[in-house]
Amino acid sequence: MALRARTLVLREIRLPLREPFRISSGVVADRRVALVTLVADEGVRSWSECVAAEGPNYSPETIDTAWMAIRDWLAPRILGRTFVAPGQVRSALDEGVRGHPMAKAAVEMAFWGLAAQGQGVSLATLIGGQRDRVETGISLGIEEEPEVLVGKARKASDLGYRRIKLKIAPGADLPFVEAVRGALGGEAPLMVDANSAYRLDDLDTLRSLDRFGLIMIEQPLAPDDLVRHARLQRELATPICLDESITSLERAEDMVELCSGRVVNIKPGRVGGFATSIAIHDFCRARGLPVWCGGMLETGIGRAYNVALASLPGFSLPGDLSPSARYWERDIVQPEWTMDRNGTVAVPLDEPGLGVAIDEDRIEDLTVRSEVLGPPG
Ligand code: OSB
Ligand code: MG
Repeated sequence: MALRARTLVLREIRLPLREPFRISSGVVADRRVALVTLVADEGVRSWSECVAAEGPNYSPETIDTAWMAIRDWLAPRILGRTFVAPGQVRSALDEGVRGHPMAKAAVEMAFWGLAAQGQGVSLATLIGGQRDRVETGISLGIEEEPEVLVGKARKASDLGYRRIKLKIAPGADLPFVEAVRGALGGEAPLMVDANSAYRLDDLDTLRSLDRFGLIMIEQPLAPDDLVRHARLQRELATPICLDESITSLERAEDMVELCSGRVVNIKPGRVGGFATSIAIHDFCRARGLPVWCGGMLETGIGRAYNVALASLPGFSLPGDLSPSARYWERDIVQPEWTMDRNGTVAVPLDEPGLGVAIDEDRIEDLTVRSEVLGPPG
């Protein structure tokens, strides 16, 4: 099946999180999610999700900029065009369009979903995924009091999560980490994520984190600051993991060359899709650098892509791949994503495509706007 779409449907749904999620730069309670549906010539439909948030606090993109980018620039570059393989889509999206990786990723990943369906294989199989289960970590948002965070960390530990990540920010760091470390014990796999909330001036605080034996500290400094991350890494025993900074394969190469960190968080939305995600995975694997799959509070659709990606052999650390029930009262896929007592999520290796059915009726109920886009001209 040649990869060709004649229609792209853009939809926005509203989905309330079960509990608000606070990171250093903002809080989200109700998610506004953009969904993409590619309709192929044969009537086959492929769904994907755009991970851009409502506001530009994690990245400059938002759901509204992504919507505009897909409608005005990206859809016209791919509709009616034939691709031999999904790996070719990104260069078409890049023609005369800089940036907008989350918008590009939503479109590009839908082609990977389409290719998997066309070949009758699972998305994981299509990309060379091998694991039939992926290890799951939880990301816990910033709380008012350490005791509240400790309660959530204990519960996560009881549920079987393979590692616990605490969001931190100046004013919500050392006492929180200390309390959780004390409650869970010295062996519990623990890490922190600062979402770029610190500066090199905060070196004392960041150095103090070393005593908690964290697996890693994620993105302490600014997204575009590989040089200062390298300086910081020289001062810290704890490995730095980069998230926001890694926007392309080249940035991962720079990170290695400059020694700006020792671990990479791969989020397909942040890097513009699966082709670049796989390229970063391959590069890090060849260099012996661990990678793991980050999350953006995805619905079950985006989660299908993340789970498939995390089945690649280089994803050697637990990902932010929580089950549906962590986020939603009810997901928009069937079956919902679940986690077993060992903190692993099954990869639907033997199901063609995403491996979950899209609950189109529910999506219809949740939709607040939609646009049907056809080939240009
Ligand atoms: O930095 O990893 C992050 C959520 C929104 C924006 C940024 C991040 C996150 C998470 C959530 O940590 C992880 C998840 O989806 O469970
Ligand atoms: Mg992060």
